[in-house]
Amino acid sequence: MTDAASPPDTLKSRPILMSVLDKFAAGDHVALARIITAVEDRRNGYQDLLARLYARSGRAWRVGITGPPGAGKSTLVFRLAELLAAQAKKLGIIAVDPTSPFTGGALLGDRIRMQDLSNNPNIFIRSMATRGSTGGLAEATRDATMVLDAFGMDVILIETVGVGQVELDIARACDTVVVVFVPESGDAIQAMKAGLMEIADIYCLNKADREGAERLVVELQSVLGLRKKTTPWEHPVISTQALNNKGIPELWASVAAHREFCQNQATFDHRREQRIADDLQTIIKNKIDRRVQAALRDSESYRNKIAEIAAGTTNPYAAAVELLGEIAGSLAD
Ligand SMILES: Nc1nc2c(ncn2[C@@H]2O[C@H](COP(=O)(O)OP(=O)(O)OP(=O)(O)O)[C@@H](O)[C@H]2O)c(=O)[nH]1
Ligand SMILES: [Mg+2]
Repeated sequence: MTDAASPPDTLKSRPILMSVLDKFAAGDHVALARIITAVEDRRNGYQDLLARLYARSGRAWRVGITGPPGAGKSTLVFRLAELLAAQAKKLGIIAVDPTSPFTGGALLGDRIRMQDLSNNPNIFIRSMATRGSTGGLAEATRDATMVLDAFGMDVILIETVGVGQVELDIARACDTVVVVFVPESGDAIQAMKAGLMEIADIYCLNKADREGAERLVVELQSVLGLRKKTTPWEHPVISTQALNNKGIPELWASVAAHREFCQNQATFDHRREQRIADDLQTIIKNKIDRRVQAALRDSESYRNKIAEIAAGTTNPYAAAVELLGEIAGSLAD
């Protein structure tokens, strides 16, 4: 049985998509946007598309910028983008917007600030929206990141609000995770307890122009000094003022240092393997889920079981085991 959501010949039957692929390969941003949209919307054939593009990926460095709402993540991303643009780097930016009610997920403020940069031919900016599904966001973001990687980006910056499991998962899937906090974040020890702080490779204290910033940096450094070390990487604490464009080269230097560190480390291979394992499991689970849905949709005994459970002649546990036996064959092909 074929996957209901992606018949294998879909691409061939859609020559438009093939021409989009040619344009994508030639570096066309419109084609890139269309492909990300097709992937984000899980359009027919998107898996074949991803399978084709995967071989081109693996070169980009993924940098997660995460932290509490309003910490200045977008401003930092904007400043980093300016810095990288000046170095003629090819840059992909994904802003993951977990709560915005706007379709398309665009935050107006972010958009306006990014407008100048979005005209730069080396920079591509994309917002990802939840569109009501939680699990799907992490996947769609991962796939969009892979597409950007395959497009030939040197760096991909991914902004997520560090609230909630999905956003943490997205950040964790990056090669370097920058956790942004601000003087108002409260005392560093409290902050360390939150899952957010534990995923950091680099701590960025933004809004360092505000009162209490220096004290917080010292406090965080002392907490980090006390922490049981699980890696030889020395977690830097970088002070920035994104609004005033201060500390940005230092922040980027620490990302570059982390990249260098990772590329000389077996731990990095482990992290990359872990990411591949996570991706693979998610892809398998989703495929199984779609096949289960398709098999049950066509199953008469499924409808009969529902009636029997409602009538009290069987129970859902026994019915599930029987139905699984019936549809098992269709899950494996
Ligand atoms: N004082 C001060 N304000 C800053 C600094 N950086 C950013 N801001 C301000 O903080 C506010 C929030 O900035 P954003 O960049 O939108 O923050 P964000 O973390 O992306 O916010 P969300 O995406 O909504 O979570 C804006 O008004 C910025 O101008 C800074 O270094 N100092
Ligand atoms: Mg933002």
